[in-house]
Amino acid sequence: MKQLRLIGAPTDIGAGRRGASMGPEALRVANLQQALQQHGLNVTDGGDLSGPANPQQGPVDGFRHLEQVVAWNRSVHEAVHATLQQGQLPVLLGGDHALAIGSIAAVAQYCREQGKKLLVLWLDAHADANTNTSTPTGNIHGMPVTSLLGIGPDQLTSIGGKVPALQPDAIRQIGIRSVDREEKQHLHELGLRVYDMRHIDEHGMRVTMEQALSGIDADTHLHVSFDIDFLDPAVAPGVGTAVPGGPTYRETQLCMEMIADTGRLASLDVMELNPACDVRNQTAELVVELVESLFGKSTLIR
Ligand code: 6HN
Ligand code: MN
Ligand code: MN
Ligand code: MN
Repeated sequence: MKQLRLIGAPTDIGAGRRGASMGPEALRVANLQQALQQHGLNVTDGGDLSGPANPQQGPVDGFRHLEQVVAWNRSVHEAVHATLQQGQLPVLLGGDHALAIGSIAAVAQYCREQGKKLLVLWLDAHADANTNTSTPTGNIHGMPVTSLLGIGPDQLTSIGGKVPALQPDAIRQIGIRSVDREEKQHLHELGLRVYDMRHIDEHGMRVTMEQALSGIDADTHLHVSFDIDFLDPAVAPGVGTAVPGGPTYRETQLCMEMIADTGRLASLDVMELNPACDVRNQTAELVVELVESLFGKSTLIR
């Protein structure tokens, strides 16, 4: 098994509500590194990246904090790319989901360099496919998917060198249940594969994951971008943009276990944990359990 490297990105620059900047520390307090090590994994904590403070300003031209979001993403890109080049598996600890731009741009760049196929699983209550004209908030954490697909300002779309960083068929979204009116239009135009909550309700998590994971082979680099608000807020209240009606604890465990079973997980984002909204760090503790499952801890003895 590869060596994992934790990379903290303590910022809430792309979010509307403050607090995701405390995410990395909450995961450390919940013993993320030790829990993974107990399962025999080799885990290094690379500490936290640094970047500009949150100026708490309003949107300019439909973007809040564009300059600061770009600065943070450049440093995330550099750290994730360097980690992959060293043969380690990067685990980005957010931080808000705008940082997935730098993380996934780095993964896509690395896959091009290595001649590997990339598949991104986007676990989220939201589609994160807004632009500066469709956004109801100006918050860039609602725009990473469009940015990675080459839609948006140069500074965001070109972080990994090539524009677009990704083709729409390289992303599969799961758990979606909150999409803005014009954002929905983007999902259709881009032809994104969205396994929304209706799909999970009708087919169950098992069939949904079989579909979402189909086509993975020995040549695939699997990246998981895990927005904690994917989970039902009844079990995971520690997020800034909670949406009721998400996957239960058991459904999420199954999702993680089925990803682990592929044996292809090669990079991970753990995003949007917001300790200011949490109750006694319970969401961070739950996330630690789920990440353990993602790396192969099973509740059954096989
Ligand atoms: N997230 N669609 C809303 C917006 O402001 O664009 C919410 C985005 C939430 C983003 O949770 O990563
Ligand atoms: Mn354990
Ligand atoms: Mn998100
Ligand atoms: Mn979300």
